Amino acid sequence: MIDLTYRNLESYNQAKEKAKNNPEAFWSEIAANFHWHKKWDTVLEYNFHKPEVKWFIGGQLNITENCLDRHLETQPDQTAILFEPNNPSEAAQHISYKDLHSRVCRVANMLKANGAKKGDRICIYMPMVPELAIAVLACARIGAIHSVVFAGFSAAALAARINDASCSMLLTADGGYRGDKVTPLKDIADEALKKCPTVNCSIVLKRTGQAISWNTKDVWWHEAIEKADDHCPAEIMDSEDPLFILYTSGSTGKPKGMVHTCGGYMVYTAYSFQNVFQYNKGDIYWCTADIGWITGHSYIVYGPLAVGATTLMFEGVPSYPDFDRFWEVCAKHKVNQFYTAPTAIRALEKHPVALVNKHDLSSLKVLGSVGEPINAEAWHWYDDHVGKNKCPIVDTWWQTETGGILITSLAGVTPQKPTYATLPMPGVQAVLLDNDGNELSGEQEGILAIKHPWPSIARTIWGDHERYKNVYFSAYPGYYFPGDGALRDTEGNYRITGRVDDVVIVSGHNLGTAPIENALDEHENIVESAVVGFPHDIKGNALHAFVIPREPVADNETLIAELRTLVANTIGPIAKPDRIQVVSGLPKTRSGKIMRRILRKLAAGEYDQLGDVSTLLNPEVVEEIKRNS
Ligand code: 7RM
Repeated sequence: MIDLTYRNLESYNQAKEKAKNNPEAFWSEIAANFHWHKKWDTVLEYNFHKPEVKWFIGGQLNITENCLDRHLETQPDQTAILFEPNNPSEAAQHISYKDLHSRVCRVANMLKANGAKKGDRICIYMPMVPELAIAVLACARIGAIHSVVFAGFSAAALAARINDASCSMLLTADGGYRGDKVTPLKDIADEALKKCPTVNCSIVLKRTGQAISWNTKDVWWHEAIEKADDHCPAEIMDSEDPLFILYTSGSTGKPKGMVHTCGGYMVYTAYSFQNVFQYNKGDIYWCTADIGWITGHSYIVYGPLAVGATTLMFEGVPSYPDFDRFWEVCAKHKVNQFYTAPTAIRALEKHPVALVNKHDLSSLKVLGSVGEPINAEAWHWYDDHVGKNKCPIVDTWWQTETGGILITSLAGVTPQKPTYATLPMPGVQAVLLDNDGNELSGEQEGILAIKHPWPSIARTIWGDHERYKNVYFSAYPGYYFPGDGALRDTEGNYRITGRVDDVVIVSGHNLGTAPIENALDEHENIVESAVVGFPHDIKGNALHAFVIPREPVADNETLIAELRTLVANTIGPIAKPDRIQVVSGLPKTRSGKIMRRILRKLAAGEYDQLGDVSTLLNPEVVEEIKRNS
């Protein structure tokens, strides 16, 4: 274990002060806790106008030596990954640091034997089994850039991501278990690979044993691994070499491949993990996210392993076999830190509290929340019933683009405030801006922005640096613009109010409305569509789609069913709109832009808050939409 933890308010405040006065000295001291083959020459070079950010320049390292090799001297037998399968009757697995190291090295050798090398992009489309984490680490071991695609995505979404990064290899499985469902991952991957000419090898893990078809480029994981030995020296990487690409939705149809680099990402994820969760040696830490999302990358795999923690990995879902699975697993493995999403809390809150109370949750010390604003009701339910009012709750605000948690309290060290993410981490300079980009002071509501780089900021969008500039650095020159709005109280605590652009967070998943509209528009009888979010009790937000048919249809229900299937196949089931409303037109400005603001009000049923609709090109459609909803 490395000690870079502020255990009390005094040392936290000192760190804040130091980070503010001399950020480079501050980060340099933190980075010194890691194993580098060569120390950096320059801590930081950046220019938010260009934009360009580089950390620990000239430094050389391999993140897996920090996550694995380093712990072999001090705690080889400590459990690194504690795996809890989907099916409770299947045994849990305790994988020690020593075992994890040797399994990562074997997979790394298997990748090399099948042609992978430093700098190659490798797509990983796998269920939440230990081999997924091992695959991620094996790529990092050999310096290949991993691109994990969530195993709930469709063939079209998978193919688009593989092609965007020209991946040369795919790691997948025959199928995956999730609750009472089996996802046919290999079938979906086969469908995707028909359109992916750059992939020349696909390695298939046997998980479910289901029947699959076999192609010339396919290799069985269990056969290939036989030939691989467990000695694999780590590839020496420059601090600024890419570590991985992870796609996140944007306001156009094309997902953005956020690129994270080795040195800064390692330093920041370890630093934030250790401080936010106040992890102690031997604790059992559980983050319920999927490794297909950034939360899984940073706070299941890299952050926890870099500090030598025991990280629990769960294959299943909160509702299987019953709605007490989370609590059953907490009791079974004596979980100390539990990190989940508001959407899960809201879903579980709807069930009898007896389902929580029947399990012994006395091991819990810290609770965490991530992904969207947590409403007061969910916050208190979490605090009362799960934490028994004894566990601090860390409400952690961050993004795929930020790589790690930026605004949060530190468990038990800094004050918490329900529904507030609270304060920026030491080393993070958050500000609120007005619409013209002026910094606001004191108690205010405004646009959240970050003034100075932190080590794990994404460096670019794969293949599209111009878009990176436009999305994050152009709206408010000189700042990083995350796209969220926030309130700030007199103590400087931040409450994140939500997205200020066209992304809707459904059950904690960030969904761009544009790709869903594109999918709907693919239907032969749809001319145009618009998708907006509306508040939903369980999902946080749900989607309402307005669609204009080319020709009126006799049976809207059939059309709607076809559209739902189309979205599921193009993007994934998560993106299926809750409501699809057939309309004859969409409210538009005179320049032809859809007035989404009005559609959001209509979807939320807030008819008295539509504002002035007389400037619309076609105000009559507003009345029609109201009549038919
Ligand atoms: C980690 C993650 C990012 C967006 C972000 C926000 C929202 C995340 C919180 C939150 C309020 C939070 N990455 N968000 N955490 N909103 N409070 N604690 O979620 O790239 O998938 O999404 O999620 O809008 O910009 S993400």
